[in-house]
This record gives sequence, structure tokens and C-alpha cells, in this order.
Amino acid sequence: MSPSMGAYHADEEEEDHQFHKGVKHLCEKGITEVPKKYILPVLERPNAGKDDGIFSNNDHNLMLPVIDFAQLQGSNRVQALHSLSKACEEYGFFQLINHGISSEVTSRMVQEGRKFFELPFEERSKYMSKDMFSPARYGTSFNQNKDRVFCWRDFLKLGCHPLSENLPFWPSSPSELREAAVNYSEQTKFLYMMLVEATLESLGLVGNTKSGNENESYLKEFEDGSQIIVVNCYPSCPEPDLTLGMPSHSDYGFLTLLLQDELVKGLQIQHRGRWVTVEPIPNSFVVNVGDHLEIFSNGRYKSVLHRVLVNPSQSRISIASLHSLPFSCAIRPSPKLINDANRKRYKDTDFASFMEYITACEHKNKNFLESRKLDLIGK
Ligand SMILES: O=C(O)CCC(=O)C(=O)O
Repeated sequence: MSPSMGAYHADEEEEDHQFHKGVKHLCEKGITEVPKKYILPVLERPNAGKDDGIFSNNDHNLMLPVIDFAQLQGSNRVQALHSLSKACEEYGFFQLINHGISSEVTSRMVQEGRKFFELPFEERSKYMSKDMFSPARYGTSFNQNKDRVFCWRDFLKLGCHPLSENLPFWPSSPSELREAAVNYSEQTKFLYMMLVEATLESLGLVGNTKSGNENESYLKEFEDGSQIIVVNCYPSCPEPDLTLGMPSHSDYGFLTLLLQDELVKGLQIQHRGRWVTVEPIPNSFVVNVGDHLEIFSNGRYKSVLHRVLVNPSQSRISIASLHSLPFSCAIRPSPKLINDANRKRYKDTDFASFMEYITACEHKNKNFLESRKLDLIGK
């Protein structure tokens, strides 16, 4: 190799190293165009297929089904459970209003999350780690160890269960982040447990007609389940048509509670073969079915593909609270939902297999879930 070739590779490596520091860092250095590292192949760009009507970008906004949590917990529960069930079957998503978490708790979480990304890079970088199980992890893109093309997102992931073991490792700056995140994680966990109970009831697995012990043992496993809070930061992007904040993916867990930016849209879900933009509703959570719930419900509830667009003039923050069963627990179709007419459609799995899978390959679309499907043809 000639000395100049060596220098060329060293330059490329140095440039690649820069991208691993995150999009915020890149923007702080001042850019007017999207670097090659973030440019998606034409068919994966936000407007691909727009002209032939297959996908839509800005022209199709979607009001997700709305579930009123107050009704779910009140005298209208039966009707609300029916709406929840239909939303999980047809959209895999719904917006939860009247959820009981105060706007002070949610806005403090957003505010402290935003402040974290405003810290000098040296402070943020203390939490950079390749360890997927790290209790606090600052990173960029979707899976920066595997992604060939990077996406326009930085994140802070906080492990929340058990809180006492994770908390000492969370960022100590900004000074109020820990307190805001503790409140937020406790309140979203409580809300999640109420939603789990409703979800299991809508599937006919717990409820008034079951014994107290039966209901309790079901719910105990969920209570001990995993929770990760992800603060997503999408800086404004000079060429938003060339890249994505997050590529098309489904969530691995049971349910995700997402606090969307109330002012800046960006979340798109795949619905009836089109990409549609979710209209934010102030003071609501976007709730979505994850892969584990699709498996647990034996395919009745759908873990739906979604992605995030970026914006030319405004940065965007979202906070996802991802919940599932304990890391060690087997994820399988509930035996009570399987019979001759509804055969088992998914192999048993667990969180460790998911981690192994994403560590070994680029996570794209629903490929983990696809790998768990049983071939029922001719059986
Ligand atoms: O930022 C958003 O609206 C969506 C985030 C998301 O899809 C995720 O955290 O998995």
C-alpha cells in the first residue's frame, strides 16, 4: 500500500470515528449538508414510492385510535377494552389520554432530557458504551456497531429495573435529571401495569371471572419485568429527505409508552401499506404493541413497523419507556390462547436471544420477529 493510500484510510477512519460521537456533535461543528454516512439508499428514503402512491409522507396524517384511560378504569371499562383490543389488532398503536400522569412529571422529563443533550460533548461522552446492558448509555444511530448507514438520532438509554441498582450509574448532570427520571419511570411503570391488566383482560386471560390467585400470578411476572427509558434527540437536519431519525423497526418488548414532541411531528407508522404521520395529541402517550406482545397474543395483536422523519428547521425530543417481561423469562404464545382452531404461530424465545440476534446482525424491519414465526403451512 502506498503511503498516500495509508493516509487516505486513516482520514476515513478518523471521519468514521467522528460519526460515532453523535449527530449533535456533528451539527455543533457546523454542517450544511448531510454527510455520506447518513444518506440512505434511494428506496429507503422518506419519500420512496411517494409518486406511485405506495407510501406517503406529509400528505397523510393519521389520528390514531384514542383510548381514554379514565374510562378504562371506570364504569365504561367493557367498551374501552373493546376499543383497546380493536386498536391493537388493526393499528398496533393507540393514543392514551387522561392517563393520570401530571404534565409536570412529563415536561420535567423532557426538559432534563433536553438539557442532557445540551451538555458539552465531553460530559455526554462519559456515558458512551458499547455494552447493551449498561445502566446508562449515550449513543447514536440505531445500532451504531452494526449500521452501515447511520440515522439522524442520538439517544440516552436508562435501565430502570431494579431502580436501586441502576440509579447510581445514571448521569449526575444535569443535576435534576435523576430525580426527573425516577419520577417518570415510577409513574410510567404504574401506568404500564394498569395497561397490562387491561390488555390481558381484553385477551380473556385475567378479569372478574378468574380467581384472585390466577390474576395475581399472571401480573407478578410483569411487575418484575424490564423497563428502559430512551431519550431520543433528533437535531434539525439540512437535508431531511436523504435520511431518517430512525429506520423502519418494530419494538422488541411488550408495550412501549412514547411521549412525543407535542410541537414537532416525526413519528410515522405503517398502516394499510402506507407510511402515515401520527398527529401528536398534547398530554397523551402513544402506546404501541411490541414483538413480545405479538408473540404472547399468538399474533392477534400486531407489532407494527414505525420510523421517524427529521425536520429541516426544528430539533425534536421524544421519550420512550420500553417495558417487557423479566430478561430471563421465556416469551411464548399464552397456552390459553392456543387450540385446534388457533395453532401456535411462534417459537418460544427470550430476551437473551433477542440481544444475541441484534448483536450479530443489522436489525431491520421485523426480522427478529420473522425469525420466531412457525411455518404452519400444511400442518
Ligand atoms: O421518536 C419517536 O417518535 C419514536 C421513537 C421510537 O420509535 C423508538 O424509540 O423506538
